[in-house]
Amino acid sequence: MKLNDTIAAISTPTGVGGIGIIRVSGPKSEEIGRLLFMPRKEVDHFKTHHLYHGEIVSPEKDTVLDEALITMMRKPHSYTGEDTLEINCHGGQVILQAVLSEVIKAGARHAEPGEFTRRAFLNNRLDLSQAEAVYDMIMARTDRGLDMAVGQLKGNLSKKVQTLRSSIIDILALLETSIDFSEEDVEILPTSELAGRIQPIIDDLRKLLSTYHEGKIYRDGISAVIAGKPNVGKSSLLNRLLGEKRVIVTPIPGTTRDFIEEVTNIKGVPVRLTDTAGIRDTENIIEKEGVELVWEKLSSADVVIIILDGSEKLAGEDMEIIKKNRDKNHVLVINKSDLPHMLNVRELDDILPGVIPLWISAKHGEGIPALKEHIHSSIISHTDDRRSETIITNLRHKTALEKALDLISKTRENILGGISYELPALDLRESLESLGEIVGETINEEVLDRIFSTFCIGK
Ligand SMILES: Nc1nc2c(ncn2[C@@H]2O[C@H](COP(=O)(O)OP(=O)(O)OP(=O)(O)O)[C@@H](O)[C@H]2O)c(=O)[nH]1
Ligand SMILES: [Mg+2]
Repeated sequence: MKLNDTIAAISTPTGVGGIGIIRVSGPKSEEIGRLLFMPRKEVDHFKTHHLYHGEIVSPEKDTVLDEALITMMRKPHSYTGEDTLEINCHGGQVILQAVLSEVIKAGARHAEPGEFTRRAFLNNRLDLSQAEAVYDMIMARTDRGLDMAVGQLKGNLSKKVQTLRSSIIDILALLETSIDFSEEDVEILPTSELAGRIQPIIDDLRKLLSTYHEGKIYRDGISAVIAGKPNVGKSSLLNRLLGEKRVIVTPIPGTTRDFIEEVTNIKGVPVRLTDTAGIRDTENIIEKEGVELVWEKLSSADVVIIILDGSEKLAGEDMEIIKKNRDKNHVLVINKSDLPHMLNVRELDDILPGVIPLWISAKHGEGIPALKEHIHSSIISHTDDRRSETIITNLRHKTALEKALDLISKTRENILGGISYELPALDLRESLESLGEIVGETINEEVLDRIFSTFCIGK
């Protein structure tokens, strides 16, 4: 990857908008600005971080492409750490493409996906976990997901990793001093005390790793599938949870034939909700096929929302659905609580002993906040608020932390086992490298390519 050339891209999303921004980064930024921008008032020198009003023109100054505002941000005080020019044009794709093409002709090249952020990383404006947080912020689907990404961008994880690394370096120093003095029979620190000093690092790593399950859920979301016999109100429930009339609801059993999937926010968790065809024994070939697909879909759900009709007696199909899903993570609801209660809850006790079903009305909204609580607590088991803690959300970080934990646990055992310190010292060095991968201190080009290629162009 070259760092000494100038890159450019449209940084705002494709489509039409009030404004569109072209970002240019690299040594030629100012020259490009001078060539293509005609300020309203004569300007000798573009001050850094100042907004100038004028026109974007062709280099021959004979065609006006757009009226624009530009900003020069001089290195190192810019996002990338390089001289950066931002051109605020009007937000039409034709305008933006025309201006970008002049910028390219003037000496920039098209930026690759994530290249601005990659440069920010390479110029030490961000470490790697912070660069990854930029991506997570853009992709966040709930406020909670955004909170976590902002925390990571602010350096929560980086600080934690650096603290762990410095504790490991302290231990490593002790081991190495002991190795140096081993001939002289001087014991720097008793092994039990050394092991004791390693234990808090192990505890910290374990604690950090234990946040991954939750972090991943808030970042990537979960799938919840609504299942029940025909006409119980599955589609009505989907609509209610989404807060909009997304699916057709009718009194005719068998209304829904296909899956309908939508993402909604349940207490900060992005939940991909699936409405399904009603499950029943049928000879109708189309419906039969639909029911088969529902069983398949249910097998991969993170949560199954089993829904019964409270205005009717419990049916054979209800029993079958409960039996086939009771060992999965599920939430049981009885719908149509606004109608006379005909379902005998005691009958449920035989197949789901001790169950306290949740009565709801998908049509009128009763019990829906409680259902959201149930769905949330079925996936995030504990109630303690982790908002103030550092949470890991990224598989790459998890893998690096696990490797470090493994190596450090091994170090502790080997030290207690009386092994000479050379091997534990090697393991500790490797654990440092592993932790260094999280912040990008020890990382290869290939991994960087993989990380930044998922970014969008212009970021
Ligand atoms: N009174 C009352 N009626 C409801 C409630 N929820 C759904 N209904 C009615 O029940 C009927 C079926 O609702 P749907 O949401 O289409 O049921 P479904 O389970 O999706 O049905 P299929 O797609 O045919 O399997 C409609 O007439 C709804 O208006 C409720 O809470 N109370
Ligand atoms: Mg339906």
